[in-house]
Amino acid sequence: MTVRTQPAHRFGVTVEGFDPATASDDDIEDLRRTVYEQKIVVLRGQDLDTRAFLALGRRFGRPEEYYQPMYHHPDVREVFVSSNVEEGGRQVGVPKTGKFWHSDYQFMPTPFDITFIYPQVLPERNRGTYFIDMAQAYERLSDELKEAAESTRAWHSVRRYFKIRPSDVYRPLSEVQAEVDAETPPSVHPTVITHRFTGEKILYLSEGFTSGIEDSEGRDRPDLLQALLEASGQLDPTFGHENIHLQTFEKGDLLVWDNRTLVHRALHTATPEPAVSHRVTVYDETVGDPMATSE
Ligand code: 7UC
Ligand code: FE
Repeated sequence: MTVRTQPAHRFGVTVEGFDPATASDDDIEDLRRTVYEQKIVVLRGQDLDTRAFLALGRRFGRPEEYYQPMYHHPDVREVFVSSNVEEGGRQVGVPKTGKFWHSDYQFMPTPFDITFIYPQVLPERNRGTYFIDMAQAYERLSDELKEAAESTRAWHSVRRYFKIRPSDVYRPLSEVQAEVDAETPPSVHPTVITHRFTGEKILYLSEGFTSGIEDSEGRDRPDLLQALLEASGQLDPTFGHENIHLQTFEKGDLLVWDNRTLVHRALHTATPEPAVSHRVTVYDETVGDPMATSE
């Protein structure tokens, strides 16, 4: 197993020669550490079927099925499918997912620890995912903003990016919205969380899911949310901000990342090219989880 830093990139490592079939528990432990320290690990040259992909995820933690069945792989429910390709005349998974800054399941009480993405059909153009390391973004804040963020809490909701399901056609939008709010009420977490494995402070916010910040006196602080998102790079329409890293991939690459530290944003092909990718998300249960008990 050869681990190399990505010279042209802001963070992340590539790993050559990793074989899930022969990897020892120590190899997996090393990789888990590497995911938390380097934030993105690209496992190169992988050739796994859907079940083997899930089995790899399971070695890192407990896989969680996405709460909406329309995203499930037809044979393996724990695999989330992002696809614009019809199979046998029917849509499998959901097209163009995650095209906004977010962290997976940020709107849920307990966000996933690790996300695995395994691209299956790769477009030629506009291929890749943008990432921002929100621990680094926190470090780069001014002392004033760090202090302002410290004693606040943030609200996260799926509301703006909930995808209309085929079964929602002809339903009043207000009714669908009320159902979304009842099923997935906003999650609340401290605006600055501590990484339970590295101890880093993380600015836990995203442009797509974070709906508000409340200070210690219970005041709504839209100004602070705006300033923190701006400083993190998430409001940069050019994607040229120094915090933004574009991770590209080739066929056979399997991306593993620290979902609570990074925010990401899919770069979908603007052309009619087919694109399919599979995802597994896990909870790391090797130590207790402080976020599982957040309000
Ligand atoms: O369709 C999508 O963009 C899915 C998004 C609302 N949630 C992904 C997640 O894991 O939080
Ligand atoms: Fe995502």
